Amino acid sequence: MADYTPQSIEQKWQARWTSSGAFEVEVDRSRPKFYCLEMFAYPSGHAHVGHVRNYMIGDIVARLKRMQGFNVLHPFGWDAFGLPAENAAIKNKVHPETWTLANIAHMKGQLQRLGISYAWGRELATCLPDYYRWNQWLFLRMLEKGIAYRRRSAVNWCPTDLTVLANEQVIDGACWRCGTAVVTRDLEQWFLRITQYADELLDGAAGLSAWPEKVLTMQQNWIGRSTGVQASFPLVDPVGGTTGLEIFTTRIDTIYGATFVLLAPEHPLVDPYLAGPEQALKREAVAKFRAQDRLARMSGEVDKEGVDTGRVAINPFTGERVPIWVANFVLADYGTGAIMAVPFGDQRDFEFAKKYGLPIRAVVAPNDGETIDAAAVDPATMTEAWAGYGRSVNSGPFSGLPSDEAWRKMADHAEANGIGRRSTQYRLKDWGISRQRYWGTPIPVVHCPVDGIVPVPDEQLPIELPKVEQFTGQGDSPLAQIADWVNVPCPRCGGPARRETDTMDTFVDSSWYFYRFCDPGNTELPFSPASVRYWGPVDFYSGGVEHAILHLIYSRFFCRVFRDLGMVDHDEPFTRLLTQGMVLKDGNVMSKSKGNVVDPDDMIEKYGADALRLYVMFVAPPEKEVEWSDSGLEGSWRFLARVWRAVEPLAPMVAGLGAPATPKRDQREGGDFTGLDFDDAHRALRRKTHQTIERVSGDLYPRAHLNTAVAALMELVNELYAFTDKIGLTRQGRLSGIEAGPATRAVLAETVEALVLMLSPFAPHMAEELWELLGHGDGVVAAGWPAADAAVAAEEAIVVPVQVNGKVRGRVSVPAGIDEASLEAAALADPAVQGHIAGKTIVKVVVAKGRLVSIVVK
Ligand code: ANZ
Repeated sequence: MADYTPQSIEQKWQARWTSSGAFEVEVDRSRPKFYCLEMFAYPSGHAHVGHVRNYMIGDIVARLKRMQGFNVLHPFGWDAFGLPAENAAIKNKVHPETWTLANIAHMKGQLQRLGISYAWGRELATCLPDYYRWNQWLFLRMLEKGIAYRRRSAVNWCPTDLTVLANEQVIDGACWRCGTAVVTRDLEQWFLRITQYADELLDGAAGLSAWPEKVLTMQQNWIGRSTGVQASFPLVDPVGGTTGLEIFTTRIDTIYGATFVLLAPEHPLVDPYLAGPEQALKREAVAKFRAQDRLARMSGEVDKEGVDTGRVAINPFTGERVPIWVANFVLADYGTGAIMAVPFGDQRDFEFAKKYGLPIRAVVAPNDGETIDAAAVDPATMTEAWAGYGRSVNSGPFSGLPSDEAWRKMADHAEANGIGRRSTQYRLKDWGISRQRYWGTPIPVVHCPVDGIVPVPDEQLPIELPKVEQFTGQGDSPLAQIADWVNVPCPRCGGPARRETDTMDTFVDSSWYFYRFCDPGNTELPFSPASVRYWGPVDFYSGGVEHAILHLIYSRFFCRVFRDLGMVDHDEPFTRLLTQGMVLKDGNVMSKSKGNVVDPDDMIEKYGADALRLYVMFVAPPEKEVEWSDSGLEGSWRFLARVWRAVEPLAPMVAGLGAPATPKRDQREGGDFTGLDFDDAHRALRRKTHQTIERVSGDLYPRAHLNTAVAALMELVNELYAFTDKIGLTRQGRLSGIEAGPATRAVLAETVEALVLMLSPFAPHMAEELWELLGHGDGVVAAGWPAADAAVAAEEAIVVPVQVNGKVRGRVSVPAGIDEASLEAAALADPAVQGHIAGKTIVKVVVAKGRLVSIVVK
C-alpha cells in the first residue's frame, strides 16, 4: 500500500489540469451555463489563508456545478490599479507596473498550488491597456449620455508635499508621509451620475432574494431615500438674493414645534452672518466643526455643538421668529444643508435644545390607549425626544388630526401657499471618480483653450499611461508633470491642448470586470453582447462583506448603464451573493500589519493543498468567522489519510465495478444490483451511501453549508470502516487473503466511488488520484455527480410481532432504526392489537428492540 503523499499527487494533477485545459470553457448552447465568480484580487504581494478562503468557497461550487453537467465559467483576474503600487514606487523606487506584475505572478502561483479550478485562459489585469482601454471607452459613452460630468469638489491637500491625498492617505487629519495637517482644496473633478439610477437601484434590491439580508439593508441605507417636504423659512436679514432659508424635513407634521433652525457649518449663510471682528470666536468654532469627521458628525459620535448666529427666521406656519444657529451635526451635502429643529421629536435637536436652553414644544400626542408615561411627552419633564406618531397638538388649525393626515394637509398647505413642496432626498451622491494619481486609468479627454473639453476619439484609445522613471510623490498629479504626455494637439482643432491628468477611481475597474471575463479577447468592444447574453448574469458571487456597499452598488449601476447601451439584457449582475467570514488568528483578523498571517504555501508544503482546503471549509460555515488553528489543519490531513487508507487498498478489488452515479456513466445501471444477494450489512452501507449523497448534494448548493457536507462525508467514512472491519477486509496485507463476494464488491464499489466523487470539490487532487486508481481514465469532472436513489436511502422497514399476554396478536411494520418508545407506540396503535387490549388495563409493556413487543393486560 502506498502512503498518502499529497505533495506529489497535487503537482501531478495540477500539471494535468493545465495541460489539458480542464477548466477552459466556451459558449455551448446545448448545456446550461453556470457563472461562478469570486471577487478578483488586489495583487498586494502574498495571499494569506484569509484571502484564499473565498477562492476555495467558489471552487467548491464551481467543481460541483461542473460535475452536475453545467458549462461552468470560473475565471480569475487582478484588480491591479491603486495606491499601494504607487506608494511602493515612491518608497522602493520600483515602477508600479513592475511591482504589480511581480505580485500577480506570485499570487497566481499560490492559487494554482491550491488547485483552484480557474479558466486561466481568461485571466485579466485591470492595469493592462487591453483592459483599461474599455474603461475609457465606457467613460466616453457616459460622457455622451450625460452620465459623466465635471464640477468643483473638495480634495485633501498636503501643504508640505504639495500633493492631493486619497482619503486612505489621511491619517487622523494628517498626511500619511509627513504628518502635516491636511487642508481641503476645491478642484474641478469628474463625476458619474449614479443618482440617476437611485430609485432603480433601491427598488431592484427588493428582487435580490438570494442576497444576504444584511447586505441589502446596507445598500438601502446607503441609497437612503426619504420622502419629505422642502420648505422655506423667510429670513429677517436677507443676504444678497437669498430671502428664505430652505430646509428639508421628513416630519412636516411637527413644524409647529420648530422652535429654531440649524445651518450646516458649510452653509452659504454662515460666512455672511458671522462676518466682522466681533464674531471671530464663533467663526473659529465653526471652523472646528468643519474639520470634524463627516461620518462621526452624522453618527452622533461627536458631541452636539453649535453657535448662535444672532439672526432669525420666520416659521412659515406659526409666524414666530425663530433663532438661526449653526450645528456640527447638520451636514452640508444632505437635503438642503439646513433643518428646522424640532426638539420635541428629534433626539439630536432635543440634546441641542437642552444644551443651549432653547424652547421645546409638544406637537404630537400619543394615540388614546397607548401606554406612554405622560412625563415622557411633557416638555417640562421629558428626558429624550419622542419621535412617535399619534395626533397633532398645539398645531393651529391642524390640531387634533392624526399625524399622517396632518402630514398630508400641512404638505398641501405648504404647496398651496408657496411655502414649500414635497421632495425626495437620497443619501447617495454622484460618484466622484477623479484621482490625482498615476496608477489608474487615464480619463480620455483633452482640454483645449479653443474647444474646451474634447473627448478623445475612440480610435485613439487606449490612452496609455506614460512610462515614468521616478516617482517623487510630490507636486500636482504625477501625470501633470510629464510634459511629453500632457501636451497634445486638440483632437478637434489640432491646436495645442493638454490631456486630462486625472485618473479614474479603481472602483471603475471592478464595476464591470465580470463582463469582460465573458469575452476577454474582444478588440472591438469591452465584450460582445452575445457572450454576456449566454454567460450572464453571474450565478454565484462570493467575496468579503467589506464590499457590500460600494463595489456592489457600482457594479449594479454599471450593469444598468450597459443595459441602456443595449449591451446587456439583465438588470442585476449577481444573482446569488455569499459574503464570506474573516479568518482570524490569535483573535485578530489576519493581516500583514498585525504580523499574524498564515501563508498557504507553508501549509501546502506541510499538509498539502487538499487538507488545507478541507480544513478551511470544515471549520465553520462560509459566512462565519474562523479562528485559525494548526491542529485543526492537522486533523483534516488525518481525515484525508484515513480516506486514503480506506480506498486505496480496495481499489484493485473494486476497480471497474463502479456503480452508476449519473446516467452519463456507461457502466452498470442501477438494475444490475437486483441480481446480487445483499445481506443486512450490505443494505446498511448502501443506505448510508445514498443518504450521504442526498445530504451532501443538498448542503452544497445553493445552501453552501460546506462544513456540514464535510461532516456527512466523515460519517460515511466511519461506516465504510465499520463495514470492512466487520468482514475482515480492512487493513493492508489482509485484503488479498479475503475473497469478497460479488455483492460485497458491488456495494464497496458504489460507496467508494460516491465518496471519492463527493470529496472531489474539497480535495480535488486526492480525488483524482483515487479515481484513477479505481480504473477511470477520464477524470472526476467527467464522471458526474453521484445521484441518490431515494428508495435505497429510505430507512428499511422491518416487521415486528406484537404479543398480548404471550400470544402474537399483530405485526407492525416500522423503520429499521426505530427507538423503543416509538416502537411501543406503534404496537399499541395497531388495530389488530387494539382489539385485544381495548377496555383492559395495561400492566406492562416489554420492548425487545427491533424484534418483539410484549404487552401484558388484565
Ligand atoms: C424636522 C424633524 C422632526 C425631523 C422630527 C425629524 C424628526 P432622513 O430620514 O435620514 O432623511 N435633516 C435633514 N437634513 C439634514 C442634514 N443636512 N443634516 C442633518 N440632519 C438633517 O432624515 C431627515 C430628517 O433629518 C429631517 O427631518 C431633518 O430633521 C433631518 F420629529 O426635520 B427632520
